[in-house]
Amino acid sequence: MTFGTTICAISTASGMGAIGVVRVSGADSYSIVRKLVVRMAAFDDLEPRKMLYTGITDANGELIDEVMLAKFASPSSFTGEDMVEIYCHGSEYIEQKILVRLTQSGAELARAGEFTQRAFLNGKMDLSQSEAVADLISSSSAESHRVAMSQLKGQVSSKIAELREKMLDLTSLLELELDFSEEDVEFADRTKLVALIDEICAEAERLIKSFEYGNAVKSGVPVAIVGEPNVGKSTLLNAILHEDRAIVSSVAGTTRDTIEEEFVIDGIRFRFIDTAGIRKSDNEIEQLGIQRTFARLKSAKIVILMLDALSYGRRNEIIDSVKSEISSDACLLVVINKIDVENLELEDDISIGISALESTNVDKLCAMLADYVKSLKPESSDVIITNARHVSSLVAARDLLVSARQSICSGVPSDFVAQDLREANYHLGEITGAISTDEVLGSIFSKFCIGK
Ligand SMILES: Nc1nc2c(ncn2[C@@H]2O[C@H](COP(=O)(O)OP(=O)(O)OP(=O)(O)O)[C@@H](O)[C@H]2O)c(=O)[nH]1
Ligand SMILES: [Mg+2]
Repeated sequence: MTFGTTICAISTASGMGAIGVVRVSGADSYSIVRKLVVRMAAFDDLEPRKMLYTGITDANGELIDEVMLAKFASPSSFTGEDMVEIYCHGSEYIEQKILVRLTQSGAELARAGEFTQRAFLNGKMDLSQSEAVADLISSSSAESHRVAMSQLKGQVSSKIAELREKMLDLTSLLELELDFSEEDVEFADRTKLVALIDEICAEAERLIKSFEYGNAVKSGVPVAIVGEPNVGKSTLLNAILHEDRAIVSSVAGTTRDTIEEEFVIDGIRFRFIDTAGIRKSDNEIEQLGIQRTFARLKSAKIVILMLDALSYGRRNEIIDSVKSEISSDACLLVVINKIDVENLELEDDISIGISALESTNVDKLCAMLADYVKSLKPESSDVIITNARHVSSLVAARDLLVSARQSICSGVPSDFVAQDLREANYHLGEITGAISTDEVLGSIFSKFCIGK
């Protein structure tokens, strides 16, 4: 596909750095950049994917910077178009000056994600792979990197292609029958059709389920630390982070606002939320803090409910009150703190005894968190869904398959069944972008950074 414009953008992060990269893509890339360079003849002779050392000048012929640059020839480039990448010194001033020169010479400023959008529209990658580019850029732990990389390499795409292939087999069986509907023949074996639908549904279901893990890995796992005042919640947060982040004091009701910090354990990023201690209070500010604790409880994936010797006797009542507030798929870990002072006998419903103050068993508690997240990881295959858009398409496809199955079993005419199957296939196609609208593409790529 050829686009009318040649686009340019700074591709490196803003701020100072050793090197800054300015990218140009489009049919006029070479002729536009040529106007800026000192060594024009050498630029003309430059083979794609080789480096040229040259100067870039402003409109008055004054040197802006000494740079290295490389040409990439269509279709063998990231976008599939002719491209030039300019490697200048990493000063925002220099990068901006080069950008201005490029726009004065005929290039347009790229929109967010426009390079990747062009790559998609030129068939260099499909939609789920394009989305993986954004995930890869924002990956901040080993596991989120691994999952984004496998999506970029096309694992999600090939799984969806496999499902669509099976769907096509199904619909073609039925559609053949529709061609001969006048003759009242049944080509498709109903039992075989139902078995095929079940197989696709099970696979879709597995992918939908994998989102629980995929989303946790991609966005960080929210862990709320809750309990009565003074049990040592803030001390635990500090012990996990190995820094003095939250204020700790022997005064009950020290933490008022929730405090959130990220920490990577065993390749998985967690978002720890220290909360205000739960108790009945007349203090307005403390009440507001406690309301926030309950709000954070609902969205936590893991809840660490902390008890100490003082609250231990009322543990059943405390555990029940927290259980009624947390999400049904959240994991509840009941932790006894201050074992350095009093080592209580641990009942079955207690996960572990720790001393946050002396960091006793804090490592073990962290390992329990990582083990829990790993237990959510789907076993049978490596394909993990991390994108809410993919899940909603899979859910829509699965629901239509379920409806098609019911129709077949209750003898509904084939054309209704075929219609459901066609729609289900349409939703699967949305994931890879085999089927897409400008609106969908616009909303996906606008979330990218400029220059990608
Ligand atoms: N001996 C002992 N004291 C602890 C331990 N953990 C915390 N403390 C002490 O308990 C007191 C309260 O600790 P915090 O961490 O502020 O307790 P909190 O649960 O955050 O309290 P609020 O913010 O008021 O809800 C402080 O004096 C801590 O030093 C522990 O493991 N052992
Ligand atoms: Mg606190």
